[in-house]
Amino acid sequence: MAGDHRTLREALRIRESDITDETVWRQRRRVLAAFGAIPALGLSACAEAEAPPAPTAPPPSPAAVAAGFSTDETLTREIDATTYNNFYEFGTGKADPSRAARTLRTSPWQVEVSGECARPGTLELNDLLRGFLPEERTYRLRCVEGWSMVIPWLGVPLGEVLRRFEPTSNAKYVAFTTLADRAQMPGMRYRSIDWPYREGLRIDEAMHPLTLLATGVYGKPLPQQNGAPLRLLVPWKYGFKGIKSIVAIRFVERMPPTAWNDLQPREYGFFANVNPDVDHPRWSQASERRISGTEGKLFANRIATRPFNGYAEHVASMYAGMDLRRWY
Ligand SMILES: Nc1nc2c(c(=O)[nH]1)N[C@H]1C(S)=C(S)[C@@H](COP(=O)(O)O)O[C@H]1N2
Ligand SMILES: [Mo]
Repeated sequence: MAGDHRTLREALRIRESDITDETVWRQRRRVLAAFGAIPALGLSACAEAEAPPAPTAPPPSPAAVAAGFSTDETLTREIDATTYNNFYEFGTGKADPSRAARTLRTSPWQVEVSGECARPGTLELNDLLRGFLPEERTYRLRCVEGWSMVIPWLGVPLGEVLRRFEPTSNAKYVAFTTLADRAQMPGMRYRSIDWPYREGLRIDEAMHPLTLLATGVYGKPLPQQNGAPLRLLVPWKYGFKGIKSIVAIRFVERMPPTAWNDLQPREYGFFANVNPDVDHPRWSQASERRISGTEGKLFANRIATRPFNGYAEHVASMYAGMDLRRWY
């Protein structure tokens, strides 16, 4: 895995003009193709396996770290981030999604954008993302359950995508919906969440430059278990805000209902900003198990949880005047 690890770091950190390694180039090209930026190529797994090992990755740029767009914390291994998942449509076990979501059909994929905007429409994924180049964002992901990861995503700032639809002044919130297809999603037969999975953001949160619509991870297109082909990431909030496999985005005037808040309003708030001072009713949120490292097994360190998951300097001002103890 050590070799793989270097390759993926290289894939994410190197500048386009510096790319010489085949694997890196092919991976990036696949991701670009997923954005409609360039045509997809037929690539064999063989060609990738034969690629020479990549040199050690350069560290993330200080500017990217300062902006919150990257971090120099140890990355979670790709194998852990893609086999330890929450995606209840495919079961409630951590290993269920990586097994059961393989059959999720992610192409063709349409996203309906509607509500308080001048240009609503239902778009093919390629059209939704046309003209955008994927950006690399290495974010901390803090699950409300008390574990965390550091994951290198590829995606587009949500706000830039939303602006094209020209939201009106009535667009105070944005509501998101996951695909709900019982034929493809075996976990939907269980009575847990009131399907479809739904999430929402206030409009300023949706427009914040840290808020990402991800289509890739570790230099590759998103695997199904991580929310292919399109998922949300709001790194200063608990992971459940990061809704997967999005099929609908709606601009709305009122705070929209959300899946976890509907299920347990006392345990899961709408804002759900990471806050070590506000415990979940059933457990402490003061610390977290960081799943990262290259030990060759799932390796977890207990570390202190930070306010807004370490993104306070970038986002705390949005909540000035709000009671943060209440809006967990
Ligand atoms: N549609 C949908 N989105 C979802 C979930 C889910 O069950 N269904 N789980 C959420 C939770 S609780 C977390 S922690 C993250 C996990 O993302 P990951 O598996 O890519 O790490 O996805 C979030 N998005
Ligand atoms: Mo979570």
